[in-house]
Amino acid sequence: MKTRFSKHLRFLCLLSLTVWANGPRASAQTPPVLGIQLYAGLSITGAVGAVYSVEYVTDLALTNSWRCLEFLQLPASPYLWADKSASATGKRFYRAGAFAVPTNLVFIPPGTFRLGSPTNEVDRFTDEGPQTAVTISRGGGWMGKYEVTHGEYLAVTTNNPSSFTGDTNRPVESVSWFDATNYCAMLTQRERAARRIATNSVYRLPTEAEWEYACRGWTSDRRFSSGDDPGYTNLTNYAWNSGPPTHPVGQKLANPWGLYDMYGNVAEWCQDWYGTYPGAIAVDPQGTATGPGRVFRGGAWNTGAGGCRSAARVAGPPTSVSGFCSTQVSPEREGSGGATRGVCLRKGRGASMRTCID
Ligand SMILES: [Ca+2]
Repeated sequence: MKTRFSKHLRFLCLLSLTVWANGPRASAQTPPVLGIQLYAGLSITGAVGAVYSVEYVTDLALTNSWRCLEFLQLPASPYLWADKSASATGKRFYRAGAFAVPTNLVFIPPGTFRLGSPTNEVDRFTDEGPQTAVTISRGGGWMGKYEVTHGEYLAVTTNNPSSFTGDTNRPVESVSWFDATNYCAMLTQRERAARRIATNSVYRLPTEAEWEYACRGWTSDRRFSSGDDPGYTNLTNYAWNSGPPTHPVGQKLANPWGLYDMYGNVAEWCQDWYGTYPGAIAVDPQGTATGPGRVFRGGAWNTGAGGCRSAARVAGPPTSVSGFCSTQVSPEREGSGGATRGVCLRKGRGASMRTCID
């Protein structure tokens, strides 16, 4: 077998301990195999298509210090995985364990797409450009399959600010950006304590680019992940956007990656400040350093069909729990000579999230 030698030649890497030390997510039952590699990485044997968590530690005596490097969807078995983040000095020991996917999360593979809409897209607004070729480089990530529900929010915060009560499977709404990020932080604490996520994994809001990437599901330059839908006749299969109340999550069709309610029901806060796209190419863009508001996406129960498009953007003050259209962040409709967009939210903001490896 050909062995690739590199600057990482000095590393002695342990191979495939195959199960998590902290247990709950471990599903691989293959007995641990110990081996030595002459490169920074390891060979992973397992089920093709399954997701594995690849971890490292710098000292094997520190058994509680394993850090998650990457979620890997195994493309072949055995698969030779290399650690691109390793430095030329020091040492790392690696292990990979099958990841028992939480039922409310969807794996989002890394990839490239075009953020924003082409200038000829019908009902486009000028803030949807310049289109930017964005690479989501992180080694896999997870996004909530559904909007966060009343029940989930209540379980973490002991509070439910929603207006449309009566069913705890409805998405939580009337939360500010600060409420949403605080929920993520509290959820992270809870899940770490229960050892359901790695000690360096966090729940957080997606960046705006991550949200649109996940929404499109490999469909750049289309108005919706299901196609352009010129008359918006197909949108009703995917979105609640024709008036109150909100609806329990997951009742419409999912997008190509299995995410529900990406259009309508409640709009979803993103991590970013609202700003102009960089254009050209970008890797893992985080948005502008500051802006007139925080971005929320996808439209809501009271949003016109055009405002539900994959590229449509809205922003509001991070303290706001009852939405309004700020003229500061209302862009011009393409070719309209200055009309502001007709997307106003009175309620209906929610929080979606995904775990990531920082
Ligand atoms: Ca939504």
